[in-house]
Amino acid sequence: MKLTSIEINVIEMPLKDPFLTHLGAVEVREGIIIKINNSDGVSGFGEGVAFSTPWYTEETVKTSLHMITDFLIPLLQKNPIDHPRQVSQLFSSLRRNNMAKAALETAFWDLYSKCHSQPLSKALGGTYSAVAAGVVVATDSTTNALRQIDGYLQEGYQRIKVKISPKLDYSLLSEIRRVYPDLAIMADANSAYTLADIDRIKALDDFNLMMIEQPLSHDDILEHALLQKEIKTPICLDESINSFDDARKAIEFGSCQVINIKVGRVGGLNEAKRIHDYCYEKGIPVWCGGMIEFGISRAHNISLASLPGFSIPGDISSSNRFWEEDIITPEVKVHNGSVVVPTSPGIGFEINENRLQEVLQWKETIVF
Ligand code: OSB
Ligand code: MG
Repeated sequence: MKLTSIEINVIEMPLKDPFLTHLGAVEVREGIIIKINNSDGVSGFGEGVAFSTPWYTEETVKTSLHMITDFLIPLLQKNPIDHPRQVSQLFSSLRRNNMAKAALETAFWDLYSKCHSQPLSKALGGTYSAVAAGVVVATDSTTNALRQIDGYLQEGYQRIKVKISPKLDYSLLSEIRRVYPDLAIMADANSAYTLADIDRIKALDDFNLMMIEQPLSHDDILEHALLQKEIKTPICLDESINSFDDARKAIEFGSCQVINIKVGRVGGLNEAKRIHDYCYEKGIPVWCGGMIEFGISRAHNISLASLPGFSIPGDISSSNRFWEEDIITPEVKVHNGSVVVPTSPGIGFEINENRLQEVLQWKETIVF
């Protein structure tokens, strides 16, 4: 896969509605779109999913750009790549910065599968031809949540994830459960609780939730194991799982019964697939987490979620969940509660050049 250049595009788009968690609001999304070009004129796309500020992980758009231009691309210039697996090996000599690594690594997967005239889902070992769609409700009032859920259910989403915190948890979930007795609901706390809140968390066992995601600290594995012994609701870990070894340890300790796999958080598709394969073997269900992403990352997620262990609907939503107009064509669309897995080579979506130019803030091309 002899590269001739790498294009780094920084884009910015307003969300249709603010995305609210106890950690703050996301109203405008910056993102990094990577295009790698090879000597046969074939291109692969990747997306950097770090946010503008370090509220979800320690990375930001600026730290990602620093890592990509000053460390990761120089490694790629010195080391030719035949298979995307070698990219994660190469990058493992640098600590963490997983979203920066994934922005490049995922572009190699797209390029590799295009060069082999294979859909990305096949290159990864995917088996599903469509993936179940789920959506996230992130708002600060029960009224807004109920209104949004009603709209999403009309669009066909198969499960709803609701953001919770000690400020709004029991009353919100009890109202949702009252209106929708059979709805598949999960709750995501983004580390809003500590073990001192154990009675609050225990009370949520009343609602037959599919799971509670990341109730305790972002870097904790031990206390989640203690909590899981005390509550019926399965714990799912998100922020705490940054690598294959994190996933293995969390499962061995009993810190969770489910894992949310995010490609960016774990440093790329190779690591995501390793976590999937391990969980599949151990009978631990996984699902694909979202990052309020643009179409390129959305496309990578769809192919990843076609692997057989993704047995729970993920944060797989239409482009129009967040965006007036996405940067890919066609846009991602939910039909009858699912998204069809593309069968054309690579990620199976083209870049929408006009839209990319409209939202472009900054661009650099590095020639090999
Ligand atoms: O905790 O899962 C999370 C979005 C940004 C950062 C963290 C999280 C989320 C979501 C997914 O909840 C939203 C989506 O993209 O569908
Ligand atoms: Mg989460």
